[in-house]
Amino acid sequence: MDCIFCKIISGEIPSSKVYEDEDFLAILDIRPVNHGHTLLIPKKHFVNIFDTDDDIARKIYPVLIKISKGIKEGLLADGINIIQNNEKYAGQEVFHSHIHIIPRFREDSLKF
Ligand code: DGP
Repeated sequence: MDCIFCKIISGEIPSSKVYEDEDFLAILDIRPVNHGHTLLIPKKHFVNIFDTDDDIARKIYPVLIKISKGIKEGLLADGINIIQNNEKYAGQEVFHSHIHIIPRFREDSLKF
């Protein structure tokens, strides 16, 4: 399968790792919208939220919390946006399920 995130997970393509466990990899986004923009990616290939299995769905939220707390503390972020684009018409570009974790800073001017 020609999936860029599967290649990152297998190590075929390099990435800046933020977190890794048996089921998940978190990496810095190659096109960050803010400092520390991170992607949380299940290692098993799912297209998006619509085909994600129950086991991964159950496990992902605690990991999301752990990484968000780490980013908030580590980067002294003032807040965090958590975003998932599901399907082309919702802005999904990479069709391997992932969640954007976007640190926010008091002075930034991002709008979602
Ligand atoms: P989405 O629109 O939700 O499918 O977001 C895909 C994100 O993936 C986008 O913000 C850029 C990022 N991205 C695409 N290719 C790569 C890559 O090769 N490495 C990394 N680190 N991020 C990538």
